[in-house]
Amino acid sequence: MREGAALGFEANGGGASPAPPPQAPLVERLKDYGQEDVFAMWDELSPDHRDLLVKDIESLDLPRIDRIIRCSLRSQVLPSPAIEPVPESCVSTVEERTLGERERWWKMGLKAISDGKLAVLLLSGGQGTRLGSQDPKGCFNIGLPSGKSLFQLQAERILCVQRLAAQSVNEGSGGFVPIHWYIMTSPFTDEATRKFFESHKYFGLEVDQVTFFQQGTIPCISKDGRFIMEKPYKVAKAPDGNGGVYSALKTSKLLEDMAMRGVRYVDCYGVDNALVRVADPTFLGYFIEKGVTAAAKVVRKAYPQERVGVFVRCGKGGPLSVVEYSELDATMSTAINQETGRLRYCWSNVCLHMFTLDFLNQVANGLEKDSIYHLAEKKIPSIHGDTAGLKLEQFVFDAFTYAPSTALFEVLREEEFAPVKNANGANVDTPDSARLLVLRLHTRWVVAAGGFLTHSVPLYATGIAEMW
Ligand code: UD2
Repeated sequence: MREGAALGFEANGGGASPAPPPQAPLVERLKDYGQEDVFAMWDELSPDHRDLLVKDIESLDLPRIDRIIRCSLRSQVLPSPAIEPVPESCVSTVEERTLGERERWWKMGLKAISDGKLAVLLLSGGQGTRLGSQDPKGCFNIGLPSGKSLFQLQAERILCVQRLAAQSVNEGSGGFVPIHWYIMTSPFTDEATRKFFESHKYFGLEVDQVTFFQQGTIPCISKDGRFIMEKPYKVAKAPDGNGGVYSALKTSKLLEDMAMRGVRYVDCYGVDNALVRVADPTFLGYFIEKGVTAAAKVVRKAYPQERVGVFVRCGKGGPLSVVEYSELDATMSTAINQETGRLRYCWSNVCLHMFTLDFLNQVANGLEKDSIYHLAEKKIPSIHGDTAGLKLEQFVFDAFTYAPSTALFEVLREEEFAPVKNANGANVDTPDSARLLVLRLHTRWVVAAGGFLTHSVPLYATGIAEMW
């Protein structure tokens, strides 16, 4: 039996007449890039599937994809660049921060927000694979008494900051400048995300203050760089990583949209953090006062194996960057600073970033030359079942290496970092652990405001406290 028929898909009518070969120029182009195997089952395909396959191939920017594959595979064998821990001078720590500074930054941030200078950029294209949910992560309900989803929590925090900004400058007048919310989705999350917002009437936000846009996708490849076929007539593809945000903003002309709205600063974050302080005025004020082009909130790493990237400096006096947990070797992750007794690489990336719009334009326009993508070994659904392959991704923090100036702003994990990564039952970063972190923080706020509680909340929120 021909392989195609064995794979249980539509054959070309039992081999009545041989299928016309695919167009020679297209075959030649694919041969130039070593990808001619995509036509391996051409003869078994129905005419409709042949059309689909040709359209799929023609939708690919083959020269760009080939350059990315070659550069990324080659970079795997190059020696890693010299890195060292982040100098303490680059980090604003909670301990050193004065009340006066916090108040000053808070007012500066609210003023900038009321002047319409801040936009919020949400990274929401990831598939909730580890969470075991088919829905976009933002739809997830972590089980709070209110039953609010992550999207709703974040939308309402935007509404709250809008009100505070309006009050801070107009002393109570009703008018406020809406904060524009740019939400990056992927083909896997776009439709469900838009429907969720529509069905929840945008959680009280103005419809025209929310803009959805899709990130790009890129073929999944075998370890020798060949396209993996998801179907006999379709190349397997995956979102190009949360670093795909820069090219997606450029392609969708949303950087121009931000400029047209008078945006100067962009608060960029990941959806799967139940404690994210969206549009945080204090962080914005700090960012403006520091006068840097890029900043990130950081938390002290809880334990060596924690699945977080860590900030590093690229060589003496070099720019800051992040080494992702998936690329961090055990020597680095367990290294101890002999003076402090803490982890040598202790400043964790928690996907809470702030950029100037000018810098985003520089990154988006400079991307063409940057063809090195991170490679993630994954099980890729293919015509041969789940097959070991590679996904090519850019990371949002890759941009830090281009930043002429970067500042790190420490925040407390228990106040601003409650990741929702794994299904309940896992040790850490579950909806249950995130819910407890939210309840414990809000409990503290109630008590600090002079209130009292009719119900207690379990005292420890996550396994982290026990683990470290
Ligand atoms: C992310 C960070 C990691 C650490 C950890 C903490 C990156 C690359 N890594 O790791 O350093 O901060 O979070 O929780 O940021 N996303 C997209 N498009 C994609 C892939 C992801 O929008 O193609 C979004 C995703 O929806 C989420 C965020 O980016 O909001 C983080 O993505 P992830 O869950 O893939 O990253 P993770 O948890 O491995």
